[in-house]
Parts: sequence; structure tokens; C-alpha cells
Amino acid sequence: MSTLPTELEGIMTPRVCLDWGGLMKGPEVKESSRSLGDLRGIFRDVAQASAADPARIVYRVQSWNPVNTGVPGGLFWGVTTIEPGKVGDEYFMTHGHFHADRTRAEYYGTVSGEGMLIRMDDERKTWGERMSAGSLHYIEGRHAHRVANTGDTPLIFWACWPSDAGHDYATIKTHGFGSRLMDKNGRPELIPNA
Ligand code: S6P
Ligand code: ZN
Repeated sequence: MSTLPTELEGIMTPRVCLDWGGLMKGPEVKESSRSLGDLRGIFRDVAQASAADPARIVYRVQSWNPVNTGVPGGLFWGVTTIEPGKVGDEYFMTHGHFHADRTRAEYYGTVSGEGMLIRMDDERKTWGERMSAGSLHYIEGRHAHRVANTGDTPLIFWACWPSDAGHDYATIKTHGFGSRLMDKNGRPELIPNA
């Protein structure tokens, strides 16, 4: 993990660059991906999920962590690219999480594509916010968040969150969200999760 130089003088070049297609470039950028095999448990149609190619990539994440995870007061930046696709009638989506620290909020901003930000409060009330190029979403710290790609092209969005937010994936893995975003006759609809 790199830290800022202790003595700064003169003119520095940027450490990381955003290209306006959405992605980040620079030696400090970390990359990860989630395949259908990684995400099998989160889709409703277990048979379709098992029949699909486990190596197929559902989404990729780039992130820049200029400070160590857990450091108070820092900020992280991320770019998520969700491929178009479905498992049964359910759109490709991120795993979704609460922040471990429920006071830590986050911004999402859509670069390109069409999608839905799915949010859930601590009483499992679940709702969607449409995402399209330019849409900006403020996610309160106590809300779980997941994004689904409802279009035919990759959905790319930026995220900015506190370095001490942490991630609680286990609650979503165990209980899911209160509703699922399904394709109903070609339109996205939130269906209560049985
Ligand atoms: C981090 C932020 C995003 C997600 C990314 C993947 O707080 O919300 O960078 O990590 O969109 O989603 P997930 O649910 O797999 O972390
Ligand atoms: Zn988050």
C-alpha cells in the first residue's frame, strides 16, 4: 500500500487517471472480478445458475485505495462494470452489501448503460433507483446496496466511499434483499423475495 510522500515540492503528475469511458489507469489501481460461479447463491433460479458457465464474468471492479482499509477520514474510489445478462429472468447484478459501519455513506454515479440501484433498509424495505448516464446516487450508511444491469450494454458506475466503511457481505449472503429485480415482459420489476 503506497502512502503520500512526506515532503511534497513542485509539480506532480496525477497518481491515477479516470478515462471518460469510466475506467481507471495507474499502477495503484487494483482489479477484481466476480463470475457466475462466485455468485451462484445469490440468484433465485438455482437450476439455471448451476447450468450456466461458472467462469462467465458478471462484473469487474477497479479501485484506488490511497490509504489503508480501516483508516478513518480517507476515501476510496471504485469503478464497477456489470455485463449485460440474466440468470433465468433475473438481471446480472452485484453481490450487494451493507457497510460494516452503518454510519458510513457512499456515492454512486453512472457513467454509461442502464440499470437499477437496489437499496434496502434495516427493516428489509427494498426499493430501486433507476441508473443511467449521469445519474448520481447518495446511499445512506444504513442502507444495503446492490446494482443490476437492466440494459443490453455494460453498465459502468463510479463509487466513492469512506476508507473505514468496511463491508458486511454475510448478511446479504444469508438473508438476501427484501425484493429481487426480475425481467417481467421486458421490463424490470421488483418482486418480493420468498
Ligand atoms: C464499495 C462499493 C462498490 C462495490 C462494487 C461491487 O463500497 O459499494 O465499489 O464494492 O460495486 O459490489 P459488491 O457488492 O460485490 O461489493
Ligand atoms: Zn458500498
